[in-house]
Amino acid sequence: MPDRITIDNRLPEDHRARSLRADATAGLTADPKSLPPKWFYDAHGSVLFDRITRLPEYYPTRAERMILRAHAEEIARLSGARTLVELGSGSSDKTRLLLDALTAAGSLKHYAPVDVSEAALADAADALCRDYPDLRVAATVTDFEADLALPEAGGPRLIAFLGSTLGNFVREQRAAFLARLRAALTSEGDALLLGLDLVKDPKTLVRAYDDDQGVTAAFNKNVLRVLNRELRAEFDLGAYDHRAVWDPEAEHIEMRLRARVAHQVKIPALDLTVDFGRGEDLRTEISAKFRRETVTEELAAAGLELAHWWTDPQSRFALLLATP
Ligand code: AVJ
Repeated sequence: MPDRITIDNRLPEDHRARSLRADATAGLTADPKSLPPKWFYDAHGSVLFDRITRLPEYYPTRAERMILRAHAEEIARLSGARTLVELGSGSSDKTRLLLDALTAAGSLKHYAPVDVSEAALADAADALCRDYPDLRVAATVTDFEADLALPEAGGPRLIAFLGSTLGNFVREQRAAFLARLRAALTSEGDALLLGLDLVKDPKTLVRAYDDDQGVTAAFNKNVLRVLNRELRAEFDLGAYDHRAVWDPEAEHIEMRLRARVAHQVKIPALDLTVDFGRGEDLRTEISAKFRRETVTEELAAAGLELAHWWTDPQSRFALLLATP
């Protein structure tokens, strides 16, 4: 590991096992049943997600990349950031557009990715160090939902939260999360760069979560595979249908797994047997879609001001800069 990389692992050894057990117990004994989307992303799930981002139906990743390509220079100039923090950085691939622009602008010194996966952070840090010889990478392994882990020094900081991951939170969770983000923007010039998928015709939205090749269906069912492996659960992946449903009131997509027939699933590690009725849904993800007016209000309620708003030419996706 080059000495320009530090990795601070803030998660206790048994964090993953404990939180998976807690989430599965709570979600599978609730009515309606649900599981949080973060459990999709084991090694296999991350490969499937990567394939999703290249599907013809899944436009968000391409749309966001288009916006970054078109406006990274402007974003770099506006932010003047010395530190780029990235929440949920994963493979840090779109990040390069920002790193290139911030490097060219001459302000950047540190890249501080935050992710739950130490393996993903280590790989990304290595690759970035090779390509950006003057960059220091200070990675933090943590769950940013519980701990934002912003580095103290190195302001002004640009906090990037891309990919519409904020959409995995329902409105109340978003309010709490944005308020915590706002409270963390303590250095002069700190700003938030947020990528959000926008409300559009329901057909386009549903297709993005129910592709012809069935990659999203496999991704959705992968959460059952994770429970089978890590909790010795006995889910039969063939017993469920993948569903993507648009909720016009909440303006979010829900991914669900629908039980084809009534059955029981044993989960020995939880000492639990789960009853599914015929046609019963297990909700595995919500993906909220946004509008400029309501985003402006949600930011304002958290003490943040919408300073800039960019979209792709078809207005499918937005990138915004917000400041205290
Ligand atoms: C990474 C959470 C933004 O909600 O679009 C893609 C995940 N789920 N297809 C999204 C996802 C199904 C994605 N986020």
